[in-house]
Amino acid sequence: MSNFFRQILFLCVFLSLFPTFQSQSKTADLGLIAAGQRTNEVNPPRIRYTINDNWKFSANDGKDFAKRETADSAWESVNLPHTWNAQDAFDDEPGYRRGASWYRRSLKLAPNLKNKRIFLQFEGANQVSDVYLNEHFVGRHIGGYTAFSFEVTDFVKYDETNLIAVRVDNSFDKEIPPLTADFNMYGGIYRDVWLIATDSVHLSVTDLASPGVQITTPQVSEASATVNIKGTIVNSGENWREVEVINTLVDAEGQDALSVSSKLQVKPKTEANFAQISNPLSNPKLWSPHSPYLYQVKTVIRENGKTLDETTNSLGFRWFNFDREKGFFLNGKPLKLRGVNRHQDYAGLGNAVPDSVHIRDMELIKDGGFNFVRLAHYPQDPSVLQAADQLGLLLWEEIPIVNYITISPVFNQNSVLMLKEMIRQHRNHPSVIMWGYMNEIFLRVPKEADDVRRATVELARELDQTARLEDSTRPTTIAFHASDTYNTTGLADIPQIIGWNVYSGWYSGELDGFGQFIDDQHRRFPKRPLIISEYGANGDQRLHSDAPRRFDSTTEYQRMFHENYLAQINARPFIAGSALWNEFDFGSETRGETIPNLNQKGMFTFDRQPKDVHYFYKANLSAEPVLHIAVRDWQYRGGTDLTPQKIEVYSNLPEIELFANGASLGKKIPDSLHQATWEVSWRDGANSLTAQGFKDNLKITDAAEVDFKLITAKSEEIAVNVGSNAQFIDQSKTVWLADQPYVKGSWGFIGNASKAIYSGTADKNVLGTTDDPLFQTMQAGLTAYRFDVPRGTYEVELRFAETEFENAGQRVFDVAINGQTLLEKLDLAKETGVQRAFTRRFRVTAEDGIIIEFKAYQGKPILSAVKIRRL
Ligand code: GCB
Ligand code: CA
Repeated sequence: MSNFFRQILFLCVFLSLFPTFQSQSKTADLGLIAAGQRTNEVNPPRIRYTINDNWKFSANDGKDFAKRETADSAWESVNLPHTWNAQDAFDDEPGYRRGASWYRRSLKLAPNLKNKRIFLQFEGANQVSDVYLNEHFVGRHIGGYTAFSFEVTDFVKYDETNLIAVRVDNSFDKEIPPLTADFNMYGGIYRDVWLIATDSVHLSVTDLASPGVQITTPQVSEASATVNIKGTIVNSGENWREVEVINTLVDAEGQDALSVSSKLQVKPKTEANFAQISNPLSNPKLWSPHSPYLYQVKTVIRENGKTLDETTNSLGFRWFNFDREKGFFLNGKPLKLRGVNRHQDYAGLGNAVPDSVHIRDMELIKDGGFNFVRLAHYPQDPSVLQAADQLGLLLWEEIPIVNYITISPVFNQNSVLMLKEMIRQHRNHPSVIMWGYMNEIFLRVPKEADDVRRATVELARELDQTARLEDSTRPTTIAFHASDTYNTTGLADIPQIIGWNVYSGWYSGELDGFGQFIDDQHRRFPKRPLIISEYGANGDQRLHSDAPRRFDSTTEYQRMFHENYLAQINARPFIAGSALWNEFDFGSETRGETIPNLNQKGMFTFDRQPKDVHYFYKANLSAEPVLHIAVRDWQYRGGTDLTPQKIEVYSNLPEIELFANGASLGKKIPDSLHQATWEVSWRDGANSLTAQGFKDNLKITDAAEVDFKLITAKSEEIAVNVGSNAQFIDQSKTVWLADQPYVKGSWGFIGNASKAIYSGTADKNVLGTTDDPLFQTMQAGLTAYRFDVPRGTYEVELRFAETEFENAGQRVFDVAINGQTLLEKLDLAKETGVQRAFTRRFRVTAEDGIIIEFKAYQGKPILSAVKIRRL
């Protein structure tokens, strides 16, 4: 035919026996075709529907669980997506169940599927899955984050129901990455499951669950572009077949833009590859974050005018490159990558997240003004990639080799396979611009383990080569933690793009340490294109301070951290882009921070409520008008006086004005980071704040409330977060003020102030409470806590937790209030055990204030929080 196609025949022997091809039944049972399928054709060429509902689940393992005779009526009824760790990864018990479970479902197949090839496709199950159909073992898949599909044609029945049984095991396995990571490895079939039925001649379904067609754009410019389509056609029948492969490029308006076809002969029981290159398309509409224009490539397999199979893939025309000095370029123009990292889990759901939630996440990211997402630390749901194509978000996708590796050929094989699966499954997405294959891989490697480091470098070489062979159109990348080991071992010379995860000013060091580190890398290794693949800090909306400091988890420190980092990133054109850590809080069972079991570095909470810091980025990155008074995280506040507080407003408007309780505080021009600051004097009680500005002639406003409680020694209630610089707002909106040394006429601790235990040192889940921050910070070694309150009767509430000592006898002290010993020889380790909340309330008469005195027998007396309430 034309010069524009090439044809490669590729033979391969099928071992199993397939039934001969028969003409298809005309009596389709449309009632059994899932909703959403096309019903106008009696026998559509390819049928694909989800089988997510009506599964049975057993948290046990049993050797007969794939057998029909095993009754599953008592099993739990579940729908997919499903995980068995949505709750236990967040309770006070250490660990979550990692082991085997079973899923079963009966499946009735419509008679019109009778002569079709039948496949089961799983978008993801964590992490080893054994699939059975009608008691036959169909196959095993290893790895929790990639899709897999099995052909089950030989085992299906049409006259009776079919039994699908799947054993899923998320036990730790030293041969399967990830070995450890700062995220939960929730077990289950946590993504969609599909039934796919095709003609006996079809585009491959089982090429590592790829779409069966690979699309690239070998030449693309503003003037013209060509499309290269490769694919594999399977002939499961007994006869030679001569088919026509037609690829049509359809634009977003539904018009055919071009078409290319070729003929192909396929031997019985083999597969054949095709490759086509289109004529040049002039003036292709380009794809970019600004204008994510998508074409569709429709691939049709025909024989004698009859369609045997068809499939559609999105296509975006774009090209890009990384310049080591000037950063990233898309379609010939510089574009700084402004991004976030995204984990896939969600409050209450674990990783069992429906498409709609995945899509909404991507919309939230886009809405924040970002153009780039690092899918950390594993391949994500197909709906995520599709949303990225449609919304215009550039992607870094990676496989989950995190913290360290196992030196073993099997570990390497599993890693290579995961990488191939990810690439084949997702390479048609124009949004993807990089393939990653390791994260902080030396983080947990002991100093002496040179063998592990050597093996890691070797594995990286193999993975890097694999990625380039699978897909020569995208660069490879690795994310490193800020350590020179990556340079000295040579690992940093392997990938084409370097990612640095930098937490200077969080886990250690100063905020400026970020720029110093990156400048040093750039100076020493000027040839490496470089991305900041992570940077971030906790933000717990219950913790607040006007003097925030490293690791205190206040949202004020989180904002300060990001304001500082963004300025440093902006100042360095050689930084091709950045991805903050993290767009969303996510589950991390081993963390014991102010919200245990959670990584709280999100711009949004785990249930997707925005924190104020989200609007900082939006003001900097979004083209939409942004005006946000950053007081939402800290709506309920308290203070000992009415000293004005600093209020930030994030805005991309040229000039803004802030009003407090109706009075103007003046107009300001936001600075280069799109923020303006005012000093606001509160009145005791409700305060209203409004801001306004103009975009062109359109008035933009924002309004917020702040409830400020003036708390003095005369107040009815005084609550103190003892030992902390931060105030804590509990569920009842009680403000637990930051601690202070005793001042006459007020209150505070007396004794050894330097011995305060601040958060970060007592950074552990405190059991039996959700007010963890109150218990994680404390004064140790104090002699008294004194309140100069008026005469009266009070309830005094004392809170303690032993976070240091596991054994009884190491810290023993008396607590007396106004001279009366009320806790005698208190030994918390004995009383409650380690890391458990201990709260006690006392009724006290005050004649001359309230003095809580501590007498040490062993170790240093402690106090974590105190509240007094006048009765
Ligand atoms: C990192 C890791 C990421 C963690 C993050 C953190 O460097 O790559 O998985 O969650 O730091 O919050 O510590
Ligand atoms: Ca737990």
